[in-house]
Amino acid sequence: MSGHRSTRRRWSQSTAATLAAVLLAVVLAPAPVAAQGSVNGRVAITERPGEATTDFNATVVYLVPVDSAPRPPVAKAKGEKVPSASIAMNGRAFVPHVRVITPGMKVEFPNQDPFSHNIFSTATGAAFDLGLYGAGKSKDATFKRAGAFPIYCNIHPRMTAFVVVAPTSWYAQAGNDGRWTIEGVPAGRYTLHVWHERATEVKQSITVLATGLSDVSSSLDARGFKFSPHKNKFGKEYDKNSAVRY
Ligand SMILES: [Cu+2]
Repeated sequence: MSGHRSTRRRWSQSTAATLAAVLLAVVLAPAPVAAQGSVNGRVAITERPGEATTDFNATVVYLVPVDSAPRPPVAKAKGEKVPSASIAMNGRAFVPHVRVITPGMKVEFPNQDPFSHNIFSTATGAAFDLGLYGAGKSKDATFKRAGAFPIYCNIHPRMTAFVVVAPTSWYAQAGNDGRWTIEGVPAGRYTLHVWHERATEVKQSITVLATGLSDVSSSLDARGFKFSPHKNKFGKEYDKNSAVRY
């Protein structure tokens, strides 16, 4: 009899200990974080007959939540350096051609050429003029508003870049194969925006599960794209008699 009781007491003591350990673990565990998954997909671009896509990596994708406010852009604590990205001037071209950031970020424009450039934008909400500066120097511009903004050089009419300011931090740029991945996306409904300078922006509704979402396919149509020269920073045509012809 006494042996039976003692066994039962031992059992209930260990049960209590286990329960206490579980409760402690629950109390000490960090607050539960919403499940975050990886979202990936692939972009296809329809080109005119006989033409192949060579600029998949100029595609930008980003997610805007349907049910909640977009995640605030990169937080900036007092005194903290403004997060920045960079587009270099190299060989009379902007490298890279497309850069994605979030509102409030700045873009550095280092001049890696042995001659001067004059970077400017006349885009509404993102207009700036960095003036003429030479080799080894760098200037920057801050982008406050979401949007896709063309960046030009006042010396070289062929130089074009795009700064795409995504309204959320869930963005990615496609690789050369058109594939893209966005990490850390909480489960929920989103509008996927697919941007490319040669096509009309595509918007798709997607639902991200706790495990993420794979193989989202998007189709852009670039057949209607027509290159058109832009004006210089004074709103005038580039000087066709200038020695600079690229
Ligand atoms: Cu230039």
